[in-house]
Amino acid sequence: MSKFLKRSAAVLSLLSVSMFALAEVTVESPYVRAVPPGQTNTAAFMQLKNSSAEAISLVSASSSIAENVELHNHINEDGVMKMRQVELISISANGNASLEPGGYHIMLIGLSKEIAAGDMVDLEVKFSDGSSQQLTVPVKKVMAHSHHHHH
Ligand SMILES: [Cu+2]
Repeated sequence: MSKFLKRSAAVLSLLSVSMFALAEVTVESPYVRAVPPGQTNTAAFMQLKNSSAEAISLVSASSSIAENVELHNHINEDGVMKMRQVELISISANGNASLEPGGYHIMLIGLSKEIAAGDMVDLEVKFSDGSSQQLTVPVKKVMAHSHHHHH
C-alpha cells in the first residue's frame, strides 16, 4: 500500500467513526397534550427528521408517567376517525414523519399523575437503527379538533 492510500484509509475510517456518532433522527418540537383531571390517557406529538440515506422507523416509546406507551395512527373507518395501534412509524431516507393530532401519535396510556400545561414529561423513543433518545417534553394545551369555521 502506498503512503497516500494508507493516509486515505485512515481518513476514511475517521470519517465513518464520526458519522456513526451523529444522531440520524432528529426530534423537533415535541409536546404532550394536556388533559383534564381524571383523564388517564394522552398523546405525544413531534416532528421526526431522518438525515440518513436509509429509512428508519420509530419502533417504541416509554415514559415514567404512563403504564403503557403505544404507537398509534388515526384512520377513517366509514366516516369515523378511529385510533389504531401500529407496529412502527417509518421515516423515509432524508425525509420527515409528522406526529400530529388526527394522525400518527405516541399514546400514553394509564397516566400515573395528572399533567397540566407547563409540566415536563420524560419520554424515551427507540428507533429501528438501535438508537434511542431521552426527551423531556413540555405539556401543552391542544384543541381537541382543529376544524375552523368562518362565518
Ligand atoms: Cu391513540
